[in-house]
Amino acid sequence: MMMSLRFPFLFSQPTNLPGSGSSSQNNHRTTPRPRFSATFAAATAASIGAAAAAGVAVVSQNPNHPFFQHAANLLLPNSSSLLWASVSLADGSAPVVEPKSGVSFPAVLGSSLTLLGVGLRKKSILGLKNIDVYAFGVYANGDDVKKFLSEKYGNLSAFELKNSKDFNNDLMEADISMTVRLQIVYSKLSIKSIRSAYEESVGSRLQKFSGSDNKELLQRFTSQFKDENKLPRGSLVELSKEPGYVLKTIIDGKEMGSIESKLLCRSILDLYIGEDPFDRRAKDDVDLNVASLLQQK
Ligand code: DAO
Ligand code: DAO
Repeated sequence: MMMSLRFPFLFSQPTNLPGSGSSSQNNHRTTPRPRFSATFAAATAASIGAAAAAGVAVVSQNPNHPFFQHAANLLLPNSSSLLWASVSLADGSAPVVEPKSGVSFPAVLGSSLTLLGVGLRKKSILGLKNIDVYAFGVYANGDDVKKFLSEKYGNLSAFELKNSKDFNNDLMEADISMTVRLQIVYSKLSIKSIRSAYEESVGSRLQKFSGSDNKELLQRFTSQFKDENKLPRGSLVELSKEPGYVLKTIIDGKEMGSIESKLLCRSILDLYIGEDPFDRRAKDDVDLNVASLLQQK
């Protein structure tokens, strides 16, 4: 593991991360940022004292980042909770800012959805430049998470969960209410480019999970949007998975339509928290925060 002396454990070098291969140049990072995987490695490899010291530094640099507190609570043994009580800067109810776009996400959506991770959707154009398309936040109903996953995963550590493929699939396939909230960053989005990006990203998942191209399902989704719909910078889109595998789309507060399809729900979630996600850090955040939910009794 490479680490700098000034920021032990906190900033990984900008490496080629899993999932940042040619299929998703999206994930290429140009600036080092704090990563949980580094923290995981630190907790397993280094002494608890060193990890705790690193944790304090993280909190003081990111007073509004509740994820770090969760991470530290999960990774450090109970004896360190006193330390955390005294560093009560992150209270879990402050909004979380996606660092590259500056877009802020409320910690709670509606009354029951908890923010689990934030990230950035990029798109490369002709392999020449990478544009930031939208920032996103992944939310889930915490009671649902516990109801559907506690029995099977309640006793696993965050580290074990993170490495369990079963866990990841169950998280996306159980009837858990989840919402992905997108805030548009790119200022020149056209309906045409949205449709074609969607056909590529969601289309490839439909194919992967069902073995067929599902043109009809793909079209049922895109036909919710009229050509005159626009998504200027700042627009908010909510993709909500509701009980019974109903995917509801809301744009700037206005409901566009609902589609009942387990396959479509699975495919949409896969973009954000599947095997090859748009932003690996968002997925890492989600894994940690779900682990944290499962450890709350
Ligand atoms: O201007 O040609 C261009 C690039 C457009 C990229 C569009 C990516 C669209 C991603 C989907 C957005 C869904 C809200
Ligand atoms: O990023 O590739 C992707 C998929 C994003 C799916 C979101 C689709 C939202 C569609 C909104 C249409 C607005 C007119």
